[in-house]
Amino acid sequence: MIPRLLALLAVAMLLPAAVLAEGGADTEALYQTHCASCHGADRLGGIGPALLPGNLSRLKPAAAEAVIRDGRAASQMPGFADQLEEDQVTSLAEWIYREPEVEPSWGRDEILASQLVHHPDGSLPDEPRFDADPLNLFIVVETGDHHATLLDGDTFEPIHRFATRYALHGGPKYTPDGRYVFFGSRDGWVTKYDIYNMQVVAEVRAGINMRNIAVSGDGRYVMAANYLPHSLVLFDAHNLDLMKVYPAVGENGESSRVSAVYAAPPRGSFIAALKDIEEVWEIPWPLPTEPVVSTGHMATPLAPRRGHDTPNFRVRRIPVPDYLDDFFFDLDYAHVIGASRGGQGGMVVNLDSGEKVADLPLEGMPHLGSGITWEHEGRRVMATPHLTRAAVSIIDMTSWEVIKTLETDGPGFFMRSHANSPYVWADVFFGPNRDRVHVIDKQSLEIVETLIPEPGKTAAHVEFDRYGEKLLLSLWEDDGAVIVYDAETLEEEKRIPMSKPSGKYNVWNKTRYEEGTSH
Ligand code: DHE
Repeated sequence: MIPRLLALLAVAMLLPAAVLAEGGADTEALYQTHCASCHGADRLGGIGPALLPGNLSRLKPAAAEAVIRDGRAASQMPGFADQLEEDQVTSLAEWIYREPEVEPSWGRDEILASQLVHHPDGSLPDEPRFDADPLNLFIVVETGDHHATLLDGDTFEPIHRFATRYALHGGPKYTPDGRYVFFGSRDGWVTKYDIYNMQVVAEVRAGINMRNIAVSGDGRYVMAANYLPHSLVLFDAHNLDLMKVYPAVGENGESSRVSAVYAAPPRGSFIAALKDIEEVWEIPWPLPTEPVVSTGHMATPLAPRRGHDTPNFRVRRIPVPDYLDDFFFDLDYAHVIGASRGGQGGMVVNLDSGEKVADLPLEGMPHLGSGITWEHEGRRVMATPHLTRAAVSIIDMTSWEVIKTLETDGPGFFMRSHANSPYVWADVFFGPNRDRVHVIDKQSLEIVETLIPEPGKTAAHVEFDRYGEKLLLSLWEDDGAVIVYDAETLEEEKRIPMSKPSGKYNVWNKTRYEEGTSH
């Protein structure tokens, strides 16, 4: 205790770097000062990923030093070159590869013990406690102060604002009838929220460092994807009762982080990509004998299943030629379009045959998870921003050729459209122009307008209303706002103050798997 205190004092008094870099206690003090607020005091992860050997297998120590020194593109990780001496960077990089004194564990027992059922499923009234159209609501996630706002999608008046778990990440996922929404936090919490009653139904902690969650097309199951431990976790959606833990272990016996999991309703299955093993997993859920919900058209998957006869809840392994960090699907979930972060491009894999059918020449880290699709001259195309390149790539989804590369004012993170809108919105998320948003014409494939809603403030992430007539854009700042635009005239109509509104999620667009939004 005393050496650690001294070390912290030493940091505070800015002792020379060489003194601080000597010995584990000093390095731990450096870690606590500069890293712990994002990566956790015990390196188990928080807003940032866990920093343990098992999570760093694809990162060479020299690359880790570069990240500490210069930051990491497309993430919240800043560079520390101006605060740390070179030997401090080296000792911190060594520190994060050390085995922890106590191996972190989050298995069945911990998951079961964490479950909180506040309002058991079925115990709350079935009618919405508000007048708004329940299928045109938005959930706005406000990561500035860890809240979410339920917004009327016709009047754009907030209905209710509530606290969430710390650092939500990834899109909240709705049941097909739009009554319930599930949130996932970076530190592993899955929350089920009853929108009609504006109450949390149940919560459970699926892991220590989680990526995202997916909800089955019939709304009956929730799957969580973890970096730490290396696992997928399946829950019954009613009260988030634990059903199954899948250790993420490849055919070769090696274990892996899970990049992300998605629901593929037309296949009746979850699709997960592993980050450290060249495999994609498909896990089917049971086909319902009758629809379990009345309003969502995605309730019943196509039957019989295509391409495989894997039993329900069992893993079908699909070997792929590279790691998949980021990926996207075509509309009928026949293909996965994926890319590895370090790679020079992407690939297209047929999910039925398991064969790679095309390579995609997409340098500059395509952010495929933000991809969207539309019809262009009678063919379906998809578009993706790039995280390290000022460009948007547009790809023909029949020939899998890049038909256009649009130069933008900087690398972007999110893209959005709607089937009823002639435009695609693409933000500039990184660099000096991050206050800009491009509007792209879906037919000419040209940028027709560049908006700067508030000079100097990051403008990012769009979501349309159910009709494609209005849209919301975030001013991504602690004292930010969502801005309502007319989707046709591109005129600003209203600003609603919010605390770093990260994502906005419209019930109709999400439950109908609208082509212009993420799923
Ligand atoms: Fe995300 C979605 C991965 C950093 C904000 N992000 C996703 C999804 C994945 C992913 C796989 C899809 C999950 C889903 O919706 O179910 N994100 C990653 C990364 O690998 C990356 C680059 C590094 C990391 O730290 O994990 C990363 N993401 C960020 C950020 O730094 C962002 C900008 C701020 C934050 O909150 O962490 C960020 N990611 C988001 C948002 C979504 C998202 C708002 C949901 C987008 C949507 O509209 O669906």
